[in-house]
Amino acid sequence: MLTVFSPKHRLHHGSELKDGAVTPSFEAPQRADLVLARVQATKLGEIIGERDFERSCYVAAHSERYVSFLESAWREWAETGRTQDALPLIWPVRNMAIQQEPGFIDGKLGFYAMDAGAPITAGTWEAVRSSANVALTAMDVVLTGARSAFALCRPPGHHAAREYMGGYCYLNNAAIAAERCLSRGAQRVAILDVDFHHGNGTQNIFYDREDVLFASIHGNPFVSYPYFSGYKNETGVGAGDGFTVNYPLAKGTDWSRYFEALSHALARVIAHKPDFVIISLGVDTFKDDPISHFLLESDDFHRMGGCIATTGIPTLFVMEGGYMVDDLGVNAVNVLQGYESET
Ligand code: Q9C
Ligand code: ZN
Repeated sequence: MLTVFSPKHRLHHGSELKDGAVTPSFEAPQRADLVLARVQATKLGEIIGERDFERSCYVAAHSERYVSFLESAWREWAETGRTQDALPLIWPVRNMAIQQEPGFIDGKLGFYAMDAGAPITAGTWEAVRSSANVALTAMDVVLTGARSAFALCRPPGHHAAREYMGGYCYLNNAAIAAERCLSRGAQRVAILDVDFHHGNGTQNIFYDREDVLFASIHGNPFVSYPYFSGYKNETGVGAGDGFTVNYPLAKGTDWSRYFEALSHALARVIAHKPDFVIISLGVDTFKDDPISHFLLESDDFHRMGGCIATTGIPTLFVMEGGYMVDDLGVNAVNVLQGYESET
């Protein structure tokens, strides 16, 4: 399987709030470098760099004003004389003016963020853009006939919605890749999100759409981030009703219970008859992940890849989360090797 990777991901390294204190983010540069090292060590396949894509490819999944915000946020923040990471400190909530973009950067940060987990730093936009370009480049490899490809994206994307960032995510790489398929003639796409956290951003982008199926297996939002999205009764709206499928699972979920949900999700994916499948590949379902609560073992990721291969549909894997860095490379590449062993 071919891998697409950009060293530009290293331009983004931010902080987050943990237990009330500002600390270096779990979503750190070594993550992508460790996965790349494992891709190389296992000789998974060729590794290529990303191509550049038009801004309109990002706007296909996001609003124009949100992309403009991402482009200029660091400059606007730095112009106020501040040198630390830009983090929001206020959010529009129920019954506030949530449609009007504020004119000052501090207001814009809250307007375009769901949490304080997506810091903007000097290199963030370059890295974010490269990550989306990695996904688009890998998608084009599959669009031109490969049965699969691996987009080694960083930063991740699945928490990024049409008009907000959060949870380490800025541009939604999987959604941008899905829009690419459709613009290149695909009729239907399925996105299966196996990251521990609900892919609220991807759900948001395609919630009213029948051409893009979104299925997600994740920690129950009643007790797990992102808390406000990912319940079973969220099934889509309008024409999109029935095209969002959520599988919230309890803390402590192991492979046997995970496998049940995965089998259901894959059956739904196949029933959609998609031209392409996109896997939002988070491996923070691992038993030792520092911010998650599932119990998958390294071998289970190999099994997961084998299950995904049973669709027989051309598949793009897009890297999302996974924070136990000691095992991250093995776990992520195990999915890809499990997939290859069944194709
Ligand atoms: N103490 C992804 O995996 N913080 N994002 C949770 C836990 C946000 C995860 C706080 C987690 C976001 C792509
Ligand atoms: Zn996650």
